[in-house]
Amino acid sequence: MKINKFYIVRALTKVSITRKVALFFARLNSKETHTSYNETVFDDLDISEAQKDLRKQGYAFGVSLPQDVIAEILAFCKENETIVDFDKTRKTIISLEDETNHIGAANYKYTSTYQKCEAIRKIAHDPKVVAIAKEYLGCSPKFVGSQMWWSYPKLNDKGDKIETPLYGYHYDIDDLKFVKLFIYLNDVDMERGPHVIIGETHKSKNLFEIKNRRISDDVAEQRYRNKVNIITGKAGTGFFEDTFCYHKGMHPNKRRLLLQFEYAVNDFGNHDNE
Ligand SMILES: O=C(O)CCC(=O)C(=O)O
Repeated sequence: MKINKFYIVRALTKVSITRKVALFFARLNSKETHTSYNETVFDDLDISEAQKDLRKQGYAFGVSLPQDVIAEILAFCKENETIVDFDKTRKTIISLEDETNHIGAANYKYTSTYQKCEAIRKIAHDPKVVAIAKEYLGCSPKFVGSQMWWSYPKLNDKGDKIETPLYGYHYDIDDLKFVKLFIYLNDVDMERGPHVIIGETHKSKNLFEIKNRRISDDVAEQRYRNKVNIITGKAGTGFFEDTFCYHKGMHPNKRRLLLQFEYAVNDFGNHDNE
């Protein structure tokens, strides 16, 4: 029987002590596979401030993507199809001008963004981003991939919003240690499904947390009230996050476009750089 390394890593990651031991050995074996470009697009990003916040809270602000880079990425969106609700056989172009003009799905995801979009590659290899990932992971980061998608409300046949795990609290177990960079590509207010992080839940998991990778809004409110951080911001606003934290995208009333990059100790090929 073939044992899948990814599933072993998932099990080890949930428990603090096994995670620490496995991380120690993984770091010893890590090799540099992801290069940094010479120039940053994030002039104002303070590396040491971001590293400190990320370690302490599980997230860090200070990322602002310049307008010209946003424009380049939006030009890519205008020309490229998206996959509809994770079904690779269904594809559509999303209009940038008219947000009501779509086919009623909740998720529209671009594919191979790293391969096809120069501006996205520039961010993936940005020296400040790579330095922050490297310090956080404690070794040379593997670039797991970039993803970009539109989130729309999930509606029933009558056009009413319905409950969906797509917009519920959960934590990721993508590796022993990993970190993501999120960037909003449109203005995101409370109507547009802001990302929500429960701070300081990234370090270790207690028994309740080990058993409950997904939690309801009520449980989140009861257990972590003071640690819930709702992130709104203008297009270009970005943040680093260890999504081993509980987090979610709020169920939007209006669409949101998000760009995401992931770095990890190991790359299990799960994202296919899409
Ligand atoms: O859409 C969001 O804000 C949440 C994304 C998310 O859950 C993830 O990237 O793990």
